[in-house]
Amino acid sequence: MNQHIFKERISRISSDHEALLALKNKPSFSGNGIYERHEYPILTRDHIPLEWRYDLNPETNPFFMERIGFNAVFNAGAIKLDEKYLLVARVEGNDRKSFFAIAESPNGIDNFTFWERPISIPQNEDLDTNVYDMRLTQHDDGWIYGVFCTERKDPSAPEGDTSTAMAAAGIVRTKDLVNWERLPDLISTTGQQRNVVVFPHLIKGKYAFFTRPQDGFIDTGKGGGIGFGLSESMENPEVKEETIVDAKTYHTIYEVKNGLGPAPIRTEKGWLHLAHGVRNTAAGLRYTLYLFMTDLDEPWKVTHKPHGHLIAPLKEERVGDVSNVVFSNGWIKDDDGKVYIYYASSDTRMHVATSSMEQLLDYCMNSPEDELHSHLSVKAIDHLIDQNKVFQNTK
Ligand code: M1P
Repeated sequence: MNQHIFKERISRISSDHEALLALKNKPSFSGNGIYERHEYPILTRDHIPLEWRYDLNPETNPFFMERIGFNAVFNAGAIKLDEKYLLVARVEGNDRKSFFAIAESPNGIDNFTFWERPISIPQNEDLDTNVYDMRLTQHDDGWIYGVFCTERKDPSAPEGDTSTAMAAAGIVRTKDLVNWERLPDLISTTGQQRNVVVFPHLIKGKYAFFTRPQDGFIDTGKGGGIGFGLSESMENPEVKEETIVDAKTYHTIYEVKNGLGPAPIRTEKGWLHLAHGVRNTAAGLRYTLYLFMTDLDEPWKVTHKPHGHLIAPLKEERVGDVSNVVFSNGWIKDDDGKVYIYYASSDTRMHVATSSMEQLLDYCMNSPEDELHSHLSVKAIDHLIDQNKVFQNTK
C-alpha cells in the first residue's frame, strides 16, 4: 500500500517539477514602453530540487513526504558568466532561515535551474544567525564581491525580547561562484547596515561602498537614505564617513526608507542605479522600485531622477509573505544593450522584466522629476498636454 503511495507521489511530483523548469516564459505587452514584465515568475519555492526536499528512499520515506520544507525564493543577486545568466537567490526555509543558492538559465528569462547544492558561506568568529539579499559586483581588481545582510540577535535587547536584531554587511568574494572567501563584516560608524553594495571601480585608490545607515533594525530613525563611503581595503573594510547620495524625503515613494538595489551600470551618460523606496500606508509598508542616475566621475552625485516608481507591485505580485513589496538586488546588462531586471514580489518569488539601456536612459533623462507638491505635478501634466496639442491628429 505504502509503496503504491510512494510511487504515485514521486512520479507526479517529479513530472510537475520537470514541467515547471521547462516552462517557456513570454513578455507581456507593456503600456509604459519602458520595460516588459514576463508572464511567469522565474524562480519559486517549487523550483527547488527534489533532492533538497525529499528523502528519495522508499524504505525510509514510504509516504514520499517532504523532510525539509521551503517557504520562498526571492531577492536574488545576478551576474552573467560564461554565457549563463546566474541568480544568487535568497532561499528561505520553513524554519525562517535564509541562505543563498545559485540558479542558472541559458537565456535570462526561463528554465532557471538550481545548482546541485546551496552556497555554504564561510563563518567568521561572530556567527551569522540569518543571511540574505546578496549584491554581486564584478570588480576591477578581478574578484566578484558579494555583499549581503548578516543578522544577529541584538545583545542590548531587553530580557524577554527575542526578536530585536542587528543588521550588518557581510562580505564574501569569489572568482567562479563556487569557491567563496569570507572577509570581515563592513565596519561603519552610522549604526546598522543593510542594502550595502560594492562599487565596481576604485575611487581615489580606495574601495567604494553604497550603504544604508540606519538606527534600528526596521526603522532607519535619524539615518536612512542611500549613503556612499570609501574604505582603504577589502580585507579590513571600514567606512569612516558616509555621504548621503539619495535621502529619504517627505511625501515621496521613499519617505520611510530606501536602499540601493544591484551595483550600478556604467553608461556613456552616467551611472544608472536601481533602488527600492518604502512608504507607509494604512495597509503597512509599500516597497516600490525606482531608477536614478549619478555622475560618471562622482558617482555619489545624482544627476537625473524621474518622479515616482519604475516598478510597483501589480496583480498577483501584491500578495505574499510580506505583501505589497517589490524588491530588486540583481540586474544584467547584455552586450547588445538588453537589460534584465530581476525583482522579487512580496518576499515570495522572483520575476524578470526586460528593457534596454536606450529605453532606461530615455526614461531617466526625459521624465519629469518629483517636484514634491500636487500643484507642481499638475503643472508637469499641463506642460505635456500643451506640447501635445500639435500632435493630436497623429493617433
Ligand atoms: O520585507 C521587505 C524587505 O525588507 C527589508 O528591506 P529594507 O532593508 O529596505 O527594510 C529586507 O529585509 C528585504 O529583504 C525585504 O525584502
